[in-house]
Amino acid sequence: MSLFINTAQTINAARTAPKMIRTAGLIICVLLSLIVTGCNEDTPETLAAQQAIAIETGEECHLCGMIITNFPGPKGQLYERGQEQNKRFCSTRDMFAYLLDPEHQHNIQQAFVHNMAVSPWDHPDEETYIDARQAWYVVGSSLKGAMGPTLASFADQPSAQKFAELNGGKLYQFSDLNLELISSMGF
Ligand code: ZN
Ligand code: CU1
Repeated sequence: MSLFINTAQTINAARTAPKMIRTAGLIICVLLSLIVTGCNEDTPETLAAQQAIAIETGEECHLCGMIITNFPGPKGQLYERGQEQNKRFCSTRDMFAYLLDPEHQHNIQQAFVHNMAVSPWDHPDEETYIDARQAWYVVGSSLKGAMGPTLASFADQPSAQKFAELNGGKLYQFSDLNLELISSMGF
């Protein structure tokens, strides 16, 4: 008999223990998410800092005011310290003209460009943004962006190389780019 009770108690304990663990886990989750939310009162800023945001129809280039989605070629966006939203640009060219300006350069925390290896030139896909700092660029190709000659952006070197073989131009990495190069591109 006592053996039976013991067994029953053990079974009962075994049943309630996982439930307790689950409940405790749930409480911890709720507490943690409260803490995390508490830290992130500047949520739009934090979100923008971590990811590219799709550019919507009708949005204007931060530098030149042109309607971004009306033009072909890769676009860019930047997250600048203290801002609520990513700054959006009609072209990689305008993005770099802004980014490489010594007045802005130190404030820029994230930069994104379209990966043209997987995006059609005329209407780049808003799902294909990549980290601009890791990207490869082709300058001097025959394909035009919103402002004329532009920087074709790619996630990897072979794609950039292939593009340059087809359309002309020279390969650059992020650290090779400077204002002089951007302003020498012509219109
Ligand atoms: Zn522009
Ligand atoms: Cu423009």
